[in-house]
Amino acid sequence: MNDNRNHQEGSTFDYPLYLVSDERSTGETLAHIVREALFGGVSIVQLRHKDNDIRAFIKRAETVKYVIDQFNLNRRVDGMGMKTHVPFIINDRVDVALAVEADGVHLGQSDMPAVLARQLIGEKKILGLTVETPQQLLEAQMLPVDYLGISTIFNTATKSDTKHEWRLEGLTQAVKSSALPLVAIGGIDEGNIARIAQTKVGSIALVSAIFSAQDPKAASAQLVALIKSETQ
Ligand code: TZP
Ligand code: MG
Repeated sequence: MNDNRNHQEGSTFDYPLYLVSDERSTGETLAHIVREALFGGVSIVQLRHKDNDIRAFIKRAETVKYVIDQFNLNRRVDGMGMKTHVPFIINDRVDVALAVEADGVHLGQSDMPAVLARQLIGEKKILGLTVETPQQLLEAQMLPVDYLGISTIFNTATKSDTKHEWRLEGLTQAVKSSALPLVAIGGIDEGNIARIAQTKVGSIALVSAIFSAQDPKAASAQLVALIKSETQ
């Protein structure tokens, strides 16, 4: 059986700006930044948690879920008159995603294998997987995932345990060779996002360009505009 979901009808991944949370951000600050970023136009949100305190992870997940649910209740209407839904993704942990009824899970190479995660979360939820090398990108093509995260595009202070810097050339090759939708992550900000968008990668993920911004709503809106200017 061909498990590659991109071969299935309607399995597109149309989320141009992907907000990934800063692991240092908690409580009201986390809620505030996610809310502002949603109003600024981010299309999907992933929650990351730094330690094995699963209760704290669940608490943070419930906080973010509440903010996103409130936003989605008053969903924006896009240019085509369609209502948009911002999905909520949990990093690493299938159990936490199921516990808080998130929209999906993002796995790393040492998390649960994608095939098992898909069995647990079902067909409808979003499943993402990070690939850190061209070899992993190739091997992941037949997995039952909705997208692959290409990490890391540029070395970044936000995450130090990265293996390979894809840079623009590597990302361009990856976009050409992958049948699955790709999400570019690592060292992307308002200064280079236009060049990332020019590679035609479907989605761009970032942490500090929004979490460290003075005005996360304005920063998000600017990043969305920069992507749009290259893709329309
Ligand atoms: N995975 C690969 S790089 C990264 C993650 C979560 C961090 C990206 O952070 P920033 O601040 O957008 O460079
Ligand atoms: Mg991980």
